[in-house]
Order: sequence, then C-alpha cells, then structure tokens
Amino acid sequence: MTADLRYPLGPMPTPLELSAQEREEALEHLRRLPDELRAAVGGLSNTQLDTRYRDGGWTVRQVVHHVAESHMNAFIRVKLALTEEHPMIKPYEEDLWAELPDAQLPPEVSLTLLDALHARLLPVLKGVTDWSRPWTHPAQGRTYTLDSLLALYAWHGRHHVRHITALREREGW
Ligand code: NI
Repeated sequence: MTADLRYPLGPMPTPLELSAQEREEALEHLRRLPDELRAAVGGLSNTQLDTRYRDGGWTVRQVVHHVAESHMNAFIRVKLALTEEHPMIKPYEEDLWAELPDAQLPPEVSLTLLDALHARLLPVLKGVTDWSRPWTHPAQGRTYTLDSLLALYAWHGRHHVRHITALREREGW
C-alpha cells in the first residue's frame, strides 16, 4: 500500500534507448508538465498544501518545489552531457533540499520557475542529435545516456503530479 502511494506510476525507468516515437512522447510530457502541475494544486488551501501526500512523505507544497529543483538539475545535466565528454554529474540530497526554507514558499514561485525552465529545457532537448551522449552518476557508478535522462524526467514529472492528484481523489478535494 505504501509502495503504491509512493510509486503510483510504477518505478523509475532504468537506462534504455528510446524509439523516435517514445522520445516525442517524452518531450510532450515535459512540455505539458508545468501546466499539469499548476492544475494539480489549483484551488488548494494552505492547509491542504501542507498535507503529506502519504504518511512520512513530502507535503504537496514540498512536492511542487522538489519538481522544480529536480528539473533544474536535469537542465544542468543535459547541458553538461551536450557540451562535455562523458561528464560526471553532481548528485544532491533531495530530502535535505526539501527541508530548506524555500520549500515553504507559495507553490506559484516554483510553478513560475518551471514555466521558464521548461521553456528553455524543451528547445535544448529538441535540438539533440545524439541521444547516446553519456554522463556518469558518481554515487551509483553507472553511466547513462541522454535517452535515459529524457525517460527519467518525463516519468518524474508525471510521478509527482500523480502524488498530488491521487491525494486529492482520496481526500475528495
Ligand atoms: Ni522526485
């Protein structure tokens, strides 16, 4: 039950190579994400925004800010992979980031940030000609490609939107 609430769309995708159609679909998910996240929190009160989407999980407010900072990291990783040979990316402690004071700001701050961020991320991704360009995650010691990054973040946005919409369905909000 807890696992289902945490992974409503199933686990994060593992490294893989996408077809042209799968890339188009992933890009479309990323294009729509800012609007979908804004719609997911639309009309929620501060009390609702400060409700955890599951026991022990983040609040709705923390989820929104997390998506923005996760996708900021995605943007940096894409640009590193496109401009350096086999870069080592920098992991970060997402649970600790979510405890810093900016995670208490109104969601609109990160929704506006995501609008601008995806407006820049999408053209960069649409310009990719070699989806096999690699990057390495030092903690995992594994090498990934731009394809796996695209699949990961297309899943990631929908995964967190679903946390919020599933909570609203359960609570009747
Ligand atoms: Ni996440």
